Amino acid sequence: MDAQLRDVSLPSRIAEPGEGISTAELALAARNHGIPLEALRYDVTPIGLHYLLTHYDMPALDAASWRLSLTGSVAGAREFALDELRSLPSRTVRVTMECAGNGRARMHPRPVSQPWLVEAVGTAEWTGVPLRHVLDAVGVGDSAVEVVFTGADHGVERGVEQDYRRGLPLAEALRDDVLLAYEMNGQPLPPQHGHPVRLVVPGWYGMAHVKWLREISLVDEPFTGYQNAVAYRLKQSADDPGVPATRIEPRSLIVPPGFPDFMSRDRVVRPGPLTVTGRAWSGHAPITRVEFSTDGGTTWADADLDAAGPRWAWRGWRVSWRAEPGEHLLTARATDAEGHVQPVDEPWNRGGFANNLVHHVPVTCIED
Ligand SMILES: Nc1nc2c(c(=O)[nH]1)N[C@H]1C(S)=C(S)[C@@H](COP(=O)(O)O)O[C@H]1N2
Ligand SMILES: [Mo]
Repeated sequence: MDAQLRDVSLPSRIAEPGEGISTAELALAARNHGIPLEALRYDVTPIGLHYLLTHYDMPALDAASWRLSLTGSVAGAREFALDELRSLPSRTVRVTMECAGNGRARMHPRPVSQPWLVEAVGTAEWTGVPLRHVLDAVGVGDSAVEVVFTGADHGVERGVEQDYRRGLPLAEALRDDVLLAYEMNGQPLPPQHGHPVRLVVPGWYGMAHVKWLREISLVDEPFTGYQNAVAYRLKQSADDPGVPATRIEPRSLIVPPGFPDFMSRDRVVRPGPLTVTGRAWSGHAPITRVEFSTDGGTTWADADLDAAGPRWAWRGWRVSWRAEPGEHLLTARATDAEGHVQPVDEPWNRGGFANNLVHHVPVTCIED
C-alpha cells in the first residue's frame, strides 16, 4: 500500500498533471460503485444497481435492539424503536440521489478522492416516517436552528476522528418529504444503504442523506462539524471557506447506445436510425428541457421529454438519430424550470463537487 493510505492526516490534494488514479483511489472506487449506465433504463433503480458511497465501514446494526435518540433543544428527549417509527404515518417518495462528488475524476486538475466519472446516481422509492412527525413528538425548542444527524459509522478523515454526522437547516428538516426511511423499493433497507433507518432529503446531494442513524439532535447554532464546515464545500483554494454543497445541480446522462468495446468501453453502433434515450434531474426545480448533440455540442436539437413523473425523480428523454459511418460525440444538456443549465465548460473547485458538465459519449459508427 502506498504512503497516502497510511498517513491519515494528509490534507486534500490535487493530482499532478498527468497523475493517474492511485491504488488508494482504486480501493475507494471498488467499494463505492456507481450505476452501470445501461441501468438508467429503469424508472426505479433495482437495489444493487443504485450507486453506493460509504466513507468508513458499514456498521452492522440489529433492527430489534436498535434505538434512535432524539436529543438537544427539544421539550422531551426520548428514544424510538423501529416499531415505534413504523407505527407513525408513513410516506413513500421516489428520489433521484446523486453524490456531490459525481464527475470529480473528469476535472482538470483532478481532486484526489473517490474517482467518480458520471455514474454516482440512482433512483429509489424510499418509505418512512416524515421527520416532521418525529420532531413534533419530541417538541422542537424555540431556539433550535438546525438538526444534526449522526450515523453509527466511525472513521478518521484528514486526521479528524469522527462519527459520520451532518447538520441540516431546520426549515429543510421540516419539509413533508424529508423522511426517516426504513424501506427502499419496498424492502427493509439493505446494510449498504443504511439499515435499519436513514435520512432522505429529496433534492439534496447524497451527503445529506445520513445512513445508519443513531441520533438526531436539535441545536441552537449552525453545526460546525467536519462534514459541514470542512468537507462538502465548494472552495477555489485551500484557505477559501467556500460555500456548502446543498441542492443537486441539473444533469442529464445518456444511455450509451449500441454495444461497448470490453476494455475501453467505447461505443459501437451500426448505420441507420436509432433512438437514443437518457435521464435528467435537478434538485432546484423540475427539468423543462434536454438538448442533444451528435457533434460534441456545436449544434443542438431538443430531445422529447417523457411525461413528468414524481417531482424528485429523474425524467426520461429520447431522441431519434440516424447514425452514419464515422466518429460522433453524443452530448446531452439539461435545463430546469429555474433556468439552471448544464455548463459546457467544467465548473472547477478543490473538492471536486457539483461538477455537472454536460455528458459526452464518443460513438464509432461502423460500416454495415
Ligand atoms: N452514515 C453515513 N451516511 C452517509 C454516508 C456515510 O458515509 N455514512 N455517505 C453519504 C454520501 S457522501 C452519499 S453520496 C450517500 C450515498 O448513499 P447510498 O450509498 O445509499 O447511495 O450517503 C450519505 N450518507
Ligand atoms: Mo457523496
